[in-house]
Amino acid sequence: MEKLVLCKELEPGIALVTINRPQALNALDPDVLTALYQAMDELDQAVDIKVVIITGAGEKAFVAGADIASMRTMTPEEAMTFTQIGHRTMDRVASMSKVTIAAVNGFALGGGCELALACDIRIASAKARMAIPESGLGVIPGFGGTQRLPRLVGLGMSLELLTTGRQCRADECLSIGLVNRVVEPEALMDACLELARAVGKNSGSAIALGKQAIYQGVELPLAEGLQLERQLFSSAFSTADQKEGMTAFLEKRNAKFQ
Ligand code: CO8
Repeated sequence: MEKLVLCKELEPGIALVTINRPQALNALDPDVLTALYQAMDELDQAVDIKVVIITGAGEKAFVAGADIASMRTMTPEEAMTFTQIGHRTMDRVASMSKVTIAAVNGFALGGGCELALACDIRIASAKARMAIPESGLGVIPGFGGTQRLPRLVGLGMSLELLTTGRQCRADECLSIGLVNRVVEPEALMDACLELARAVGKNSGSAIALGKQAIYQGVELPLAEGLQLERQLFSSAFSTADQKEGMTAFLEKRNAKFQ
């Protein structure tokens, strides 16, 4: 049987994770969520990996949502277990010390949109469509979308997307800040790789600290966020990368980070 989540190193330091269930438009059932959790966990511990690109198999979909067939007859207790599995996986993605890029190659609906939201950066193909269609199924987002979407695009647009469930074209996703960039479908992987290479030139330890400062800080009152920044800034000075980065600048050469 084909693996539900494929993982390969595209080039040194850059991994590609592919949700591989194209016959169901890569819908997320508990087995896919568990496989994705394991893949991300392993990649976070892989010292050589600095960037993880996540995409969906096939031409049509990034991920068309949580698996509706497996949810249809769930009891509230079973739904609680499912949302817990989903949150565990999305939190694993969102808490990566490495940089995560969602290569949104097609439909990213419901849980698929939520997976993209759990990534640091989203690059969309011009044929991508994103939506939060759960209201039309009698439920609400259950993989973190009600919390991550308003943090990214604001309350008003989140409420519009949640209450209408309408699909946004890639250009609208760009204009509301739901994705960082839109490229032609055939250029998607190259655009992600170009971004990943730019990230890969920088210090992995500095990026991990910077991500921590932004993600934790945004949840805090400003004064506490600034205190967090002071702590993390000073801790960067205990890393070899700080010494190398600043020495390389003064010696007018490229830094060689660990
Ligand atoms: N779940 C299960 N199967 C799916 C899903 C899905 N989300 N999406 C597509 N499929 C299956 C279809 O059933 C179909 O299977 P089959 O060939 O066996 O009939 C196959 O994929 C191909 O799909 P379509 O024939 O429908 O392809 P179309 O090109 O006609 O349409 C669409 C593409 C528009 C993407 C359409 O498939 C669609 O609307 N899909 C559902 C989108 C959706 O509503 N997603 C949200 C799901 S709910 C959710 O994600 C909640 C997340 C939180 C859960 C928390 C847990 C408690």
